[in-house]
Amino acid sequence: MENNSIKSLPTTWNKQVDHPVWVVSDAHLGVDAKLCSLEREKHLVRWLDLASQHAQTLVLLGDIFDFWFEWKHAIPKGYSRLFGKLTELKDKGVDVHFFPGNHDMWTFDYLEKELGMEIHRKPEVWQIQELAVYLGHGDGLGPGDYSYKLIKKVFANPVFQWLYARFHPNFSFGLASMLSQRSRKSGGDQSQFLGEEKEWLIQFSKSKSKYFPKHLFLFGHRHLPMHHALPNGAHYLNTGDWLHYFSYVRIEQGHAELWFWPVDGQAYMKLHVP
Ligand SMILES: [Mn+2]
Repeated sequence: MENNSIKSLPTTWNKQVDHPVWVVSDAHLGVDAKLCSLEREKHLVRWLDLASQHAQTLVLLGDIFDFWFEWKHAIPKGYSRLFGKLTELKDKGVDVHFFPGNHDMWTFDYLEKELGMEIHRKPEVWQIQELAVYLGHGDGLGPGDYSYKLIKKVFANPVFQWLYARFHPNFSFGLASMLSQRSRKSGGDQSQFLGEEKEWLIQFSKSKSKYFPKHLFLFGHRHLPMHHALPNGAHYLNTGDWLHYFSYVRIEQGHAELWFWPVDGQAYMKLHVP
C-alpha cells in the first residue's frame, strides 16, 4: 500500500479511523421475515458483541428499524435488547455510528442522546486505515426513483414532521406499515442482480468514481450483498441485509471483506476487495 495515491487526493475526509470498522445494515426490525424480528434482533446483538471484539468503530448503515419515529416525550416500543447492547458498547468506549435509511430517517435526538450513537444524515467519505470509503445508506442516489426523491424531501421537512407527530401513534404506525408494505410490493422482484444499467447504486458509484478514484463505495438499501469493480480503481460493495442474508462488511488493513453469519452457523467470508 506504499504508493498510496489516495492520500494525495484533494479529498477532505469526514472522518479518519485508524482501526478496523465493521458495518451492517437493513435489519428492518419491527417486521417479521423468514425469521421474526425478535430472532433477528437477538442475532444482531450477537453480531454487535462479536464486532466490538474486533473493531472499535461500528457502523449501522440504515434501515435498522422498519419504522422509527420519535415524539417529544415518547419513542416506539420494542428493541430493548438492541438498545441495551448499544448502551453497553458506548459505555465501554466503542463508537457506534448510524446513517439513517429511508425507513428510519425520523430519528431526531433520542438515539444520539440516549444511546450515544453518532448520526450521519448524508453519505460521507471516511479514511479507514489505508482505504478511502464513500459510505451511506444509498436511498435516493443515482438515476431514477423520482417519486421517492420527492417524498424524501417532504418527509425531511420539519413542518411535515411536526404535523405527523400530532397524530396518535396507533394511527402513525398503521399508516407507516401500510406504506411500507405497499412499497415492498410495488418494488418488483429485486432479489436478483438487475444488471449494471439498472443497479442505480452502481450507476451512482460509477459516475462518482471519476472524482473519488480508488475509493470503496459502500452502501446498504439494496438488500443484496454484492461487489462490482468500477472504473478508476474504485469498487462498489453492498452490505446486503440482516433480514435474509445476515451479511456485513469488515474494513481493515486497506481492504474490505464481505461476510455472512447465518443464524444457525459460523460466520464466513465471501469476498475480499480490492
Ligand atoms: Mn433502505
